[in-house]
Amino acid sequence: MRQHTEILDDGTLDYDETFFSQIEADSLFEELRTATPWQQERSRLGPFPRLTAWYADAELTYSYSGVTHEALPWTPHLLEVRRRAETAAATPFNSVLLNFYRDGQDSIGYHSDAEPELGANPVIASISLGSVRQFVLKHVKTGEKLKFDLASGSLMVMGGSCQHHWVHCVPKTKAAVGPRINLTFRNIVAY
Ligand SMILES: O=C(O)CCC(=O)C(=O)O
Ligand SMILES: [Mn+2]
Repeated sequence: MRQHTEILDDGTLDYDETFFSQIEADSLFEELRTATPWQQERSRLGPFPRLTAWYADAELTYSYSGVTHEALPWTPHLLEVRRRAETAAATPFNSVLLNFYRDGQDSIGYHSDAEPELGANPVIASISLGSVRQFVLKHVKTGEKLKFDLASGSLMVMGGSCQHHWVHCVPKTKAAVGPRINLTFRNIVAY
């Protein structure tokens, strides 16, 4: 069931809660959790409160938060997921950033995916697996907040000018939550 929302200043959100069946989501979560070469990256501010892995077409590099990511080659399984995300979002992707939130203390702070190499109005497709975590979007000028509980197997596509006028985060929670994996597909256009 796909839910389309128009947000302030020409952003779009398309949320499909059942993009993957629960059986598919469970097996993909387990495979990614165990087979991914998770890295503990650091910025100037210290270690990221999550583990990451970055896959991309050969020769792409991508940097954010002062970190340059070395791309891993696509696995057959991730390529298959990429194809499904491309079809759903009706746009090509050449990279995916994986985030592993080990528990409620892992998080990602407010940011936008607006790096120059993602082009003017990037479409970002985000798949969630494992424990449900809250995803919060905040309008930069008005402070308006939109909150989604991202279900396991769901797809959230951020489009339009979303990355210019809104920031997003996955806040820490004191609730007893298990691990979550997020896959964020992006298309790097200038490199
Ligand atoms: O984990 C999420 O749902 C969001 C991840 C994210 O925003 C990012 O990696 O840029
Ligand atoms: Mn992001």
